[in-house]
Amino acid sequence: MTKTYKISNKEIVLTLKEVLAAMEVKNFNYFRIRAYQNVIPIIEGLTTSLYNLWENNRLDEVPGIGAGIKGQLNELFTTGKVMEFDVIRRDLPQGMFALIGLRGIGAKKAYKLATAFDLDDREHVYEIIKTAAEEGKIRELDGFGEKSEQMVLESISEIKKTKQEKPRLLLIQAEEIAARVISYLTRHPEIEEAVALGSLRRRSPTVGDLDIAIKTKNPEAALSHFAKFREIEEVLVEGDKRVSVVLANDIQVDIRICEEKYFGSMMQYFTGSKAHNIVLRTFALEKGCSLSEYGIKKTGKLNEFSREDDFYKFLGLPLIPPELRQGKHEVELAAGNKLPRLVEISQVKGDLHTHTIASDGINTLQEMVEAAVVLGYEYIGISDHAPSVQSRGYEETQEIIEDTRKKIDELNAAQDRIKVLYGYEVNILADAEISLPDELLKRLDYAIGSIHGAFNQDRETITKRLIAAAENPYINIIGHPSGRLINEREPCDINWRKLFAAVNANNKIIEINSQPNRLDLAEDLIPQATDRGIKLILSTDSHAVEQLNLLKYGIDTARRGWCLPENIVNTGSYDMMLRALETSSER
Ligand code: DGT
Ligand code: CA
Ligand code: CA
Ligand code: ZN
Repeated sequence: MTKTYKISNKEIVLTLKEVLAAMEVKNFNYFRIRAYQNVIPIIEGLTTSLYNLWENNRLDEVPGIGAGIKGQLNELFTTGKVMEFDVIRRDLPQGMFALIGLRGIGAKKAYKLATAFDLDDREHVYEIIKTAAEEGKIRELDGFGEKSEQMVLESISEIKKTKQEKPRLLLIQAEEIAARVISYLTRHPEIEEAVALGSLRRRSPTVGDLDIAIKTKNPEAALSHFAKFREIEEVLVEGDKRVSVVLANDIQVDIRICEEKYFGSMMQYFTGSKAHNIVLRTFALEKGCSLSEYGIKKTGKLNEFSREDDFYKFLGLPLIPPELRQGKHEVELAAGNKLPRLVEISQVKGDLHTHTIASDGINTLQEMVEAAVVLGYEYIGISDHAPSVQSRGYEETQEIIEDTRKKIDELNAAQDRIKVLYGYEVNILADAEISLPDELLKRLDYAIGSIHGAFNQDRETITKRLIAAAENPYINIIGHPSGRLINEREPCDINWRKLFAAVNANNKIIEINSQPNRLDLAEDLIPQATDRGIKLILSTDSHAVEQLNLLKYGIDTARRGWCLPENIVNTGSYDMMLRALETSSER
């Protein structure tokens, strides 16, 4: 295997921003600059890693990635750098690159500052500039004044507060905080409505900050009510229609206030994503419309929308589900009335990944089954971690399995409210062996193969390991395939193309694990699986009855991965599920 360089979208965006700034300083041709200006928000809005797309030869699918940038990405991933980028950035004081992105500082001002204060490298740039501002040296520079000196000072202190790489919140955590803010806000009689927008509404796996829109006839009263929210630690921005604060838990909340007649437009604008809004704006421009949070301007007249669906309707579009607002093909598809009918939670008929006290769960088999009945499921699969042949010996393990088999058969015979399936989650061990021998795997209704250790194996080894599971005749499902724990553990370094090929060849099912810190298979890989015809299964990996409700996070992930109900095996009836299990194993 030739070496490639796995460079994140975030790093690519940072590099492109630097290249763009250097081009501006060097007065490059307008069209070349425009090309970079356009591509940056597109990459920022991607939910898929460019590296992964490139590896799968799918860069063409990203609208806005032209031949030029495609070639550069190719060079980047094969050599680790882009010669042209280095040439463009050469002969400039490198400290300027640490300054771009600060509020009020564009490329040319960054260049001026870097030149004036000899910022030849990126070290200590903020300290030097801060001192210069405090000593009143910036206002003396050509093109700066007292005001911009003050702004430089403020933006440097802001960057320290907001950009110090805070981990992003899990969606479930963001929901909890948003619920507290919203319940506080709506307590006020003059606040008619308060809704969480931004990445939370788009159901992104992680959320950077909370964006909340307030509908009121009395913005002043709404603002002064919010100002008294007990969790506010610091006010960052305070205007008459917007305010940004940081809460005691270090989470930023951006509030926008508007009257009812603008509320639909505000929802559209503030839900984003930025990439979606850019694509929508371009689409609207072609129809002679310009968009803003106040409405749609056409032939000089502003059309206002209290409802978001009317906003889209004015543009000739159906309401685009927030999960699809990714700046991919959603606007184009909406225009042709070809939006996918995404999978919905009500279509899920059962859950096959659950644990009980027989392994590391906290509820009994009966309790888990009862909870599944309450959810209205047709079937529930119990998939404890399999008893270990290594520690118990073959015979004892066999006994446990025969006992459990009997217990579950009896449970099924004793009631007809729900069908119970007997499975195990088995370990795909470091040497690619499966933790339960085939003769015992055969006695189950199904098996989920998962990696639970040796996550750091090299790409080839770990890919082979997963492929071995896909080739095992008695494993049906590959569980939480990447092994990632959001904010805790990186996904394993897997060659997905090869894994998907093996999964496909063996008719295996891939899990979308709904645990909010897993969401694995991840949304960016889902279309790559479904495009190949691979079936997925939504599961909760519940270790307690309440966790059966985590399914909604898996649904979010599936929807953000453009899944239709037919991509998901457990939207099927019990009979269909049995057939899917039959197809995916030789049992
Ligand atoms: P996050 O907070 O990083 O999880 O992601 P978002 O999508 O919530 O991003 P955020 O909070 O910066 O902005 C919220 C929405 O506001 C965004 O999705 C789209 C809308 N918006 C449109 N244009 C702009 C813009 O120029 N700047 C910002 N900050 N937001 C914009
Ligand atoms: Ca946000
Ligand atoms: Ca925000
Ligand atoms: Zn597991």
